[in-house]
Amino acid sequence: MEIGPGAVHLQHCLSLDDQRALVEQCRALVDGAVPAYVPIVRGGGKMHVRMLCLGRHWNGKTYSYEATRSDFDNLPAPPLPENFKHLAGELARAAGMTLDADLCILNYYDADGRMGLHQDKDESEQSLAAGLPVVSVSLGDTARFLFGGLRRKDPVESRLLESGDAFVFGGPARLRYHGVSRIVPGTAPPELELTGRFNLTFRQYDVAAT
Ligand SMILES: O=C(O)CCC(=O)C(=O)O
Repeated sequence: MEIGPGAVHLQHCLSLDDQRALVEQCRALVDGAVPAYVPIVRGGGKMHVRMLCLGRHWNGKTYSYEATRSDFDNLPAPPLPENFKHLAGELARAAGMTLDADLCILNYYDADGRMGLHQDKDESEQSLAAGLPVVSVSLGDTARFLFGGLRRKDPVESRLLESGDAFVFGGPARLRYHGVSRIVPGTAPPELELTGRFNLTFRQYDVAAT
């Protein structure tokens, strides 16, 4: 369903089997050798998610990408798994866009998880100028997702992102403000045996020179 120019909500686009496999992979990653952590951002506030960046690390102190987690433990960002990259490309295509993802921010939200309204604008200038989309995949508990305009004070619409949904925003929607106001606990499909929510946002930092 098109929400506006460049913004597409793909409802229930992932099968339960696919969701289950992704949840397993996310669990292994967030508790792996380079584990997810709760970032402390520029102003000193703690984020309300556990975060793990794959492919490139997003530094919450500098709002920029880097190879190693210099704001936390100096460990290198784990690579972006091939199947994640493939999935992101397929979902972008299903939304009528293209994405050769080279990074993913994987967030885990517990029942109190949330994310304030923000723009995703730390990818390369070329990527942003090309309007290469962000592809977001939701797994587990439903989230109340906020989707605003290009200015913070623009009106905000609220949508429920359910397990197995994707939300793709690129082109004219690439810099629209967005966030998560709340998680609806206990709404994950029981088959996933997941308390809380994983969200994966795929992005492309590098754009090949033409
Ligand atoms: O969890 C979500 O649905 C949104 C995540 C998000 O806004 C982000 O990672 O930039």
